Amino acid sequence: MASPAGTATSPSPQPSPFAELVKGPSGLDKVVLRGLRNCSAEVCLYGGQVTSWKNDHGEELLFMSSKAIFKPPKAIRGGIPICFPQFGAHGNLEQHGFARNRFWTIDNNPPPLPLNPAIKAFVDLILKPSEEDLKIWPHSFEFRLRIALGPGGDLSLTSRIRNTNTDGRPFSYTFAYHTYFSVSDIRQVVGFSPFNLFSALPQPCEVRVEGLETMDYLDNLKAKERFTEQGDAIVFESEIDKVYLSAPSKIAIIDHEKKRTFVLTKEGLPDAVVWNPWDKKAKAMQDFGDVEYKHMLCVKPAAVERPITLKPGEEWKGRLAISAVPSSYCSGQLDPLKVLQG
Ligand code: TA6
Repeated sequence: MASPAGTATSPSPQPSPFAELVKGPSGLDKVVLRGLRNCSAEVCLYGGQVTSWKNDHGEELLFMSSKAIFKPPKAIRGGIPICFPQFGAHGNLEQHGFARNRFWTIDNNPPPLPLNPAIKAFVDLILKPSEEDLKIWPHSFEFRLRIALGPGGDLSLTSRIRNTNTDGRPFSYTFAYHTYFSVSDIRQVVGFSPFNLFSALPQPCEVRVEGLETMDYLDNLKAKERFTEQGDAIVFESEIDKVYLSAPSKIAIIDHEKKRTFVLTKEGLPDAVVWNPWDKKAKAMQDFGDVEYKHMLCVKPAAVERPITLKPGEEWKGRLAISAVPSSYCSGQLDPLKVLQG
């Protein structure tokens, strides 16, 4: 089904009940995707960036800084920024490339991309380099991005990047879906469960990541030195900035307080970056609240260790699907409430 909304520059067709192009409070165009019940997602054409994803209770699942700047050329601090054609800061490109700092348009006639017929709420975007972009990254490309909201409220992003160079030159790039998840409190909480009065053992932490145990990673806080992660789920007590290499296709973020688990499924994206700035870095960022680090966690499916190389005419596809499921498990430990009710 072609994208139901119009391009940012052309009059939009009749809005569909599932996808509508509107003007956001910041004055930026955005597409609102409406799923069943109160599920929704919003995609800002500036940056091609998902800026909101809500569950069927209308709860916001992604983190957006209260100090985010919705004004080009600054990248919006939250949601799912697209990092292309580079992840990180090297060479003459700005950090994380320029795709998140450009205006995307709606692609009303994308090349066919199989879609579950149950999915009605989706939009196809496209980005091509401007003359200015070609001066800083001299490669022609077509970057097509489909954002879809499934009937169960799951969110998926599918990127298709094609080398359209006419001079026969290949190009290489790194990539990440810089996903900001909203969490109750990132800090490891060690307490004693009122449900288990006889236990002197510390109870499960508030937020943990499962699926990256024992994986090798590059630590951005230690000159990108390579280490191996320990064997337990990851918990958080200080700044973290790690690129996990050849990570599994499924990663879980368990928020014990909210009884919610985010399940990430990635394709074409071998690595996963985990980032929380913690207190010092939070204070140093003008578009991030001093204590907002407590309520966010970035887990970014990515291709970082080995850049992707495309010959002219070749196309790469990278997909991220995220679901938010009620969870009463934390590393296999049953939720005390459930046990008590059992
Ligand atoms: O996780 C990698 C990283 O580069 C961090 O070092 C931090 O800078 C984060 O991404 C956010 O980058 P940004 O350019 O969006 O401020």
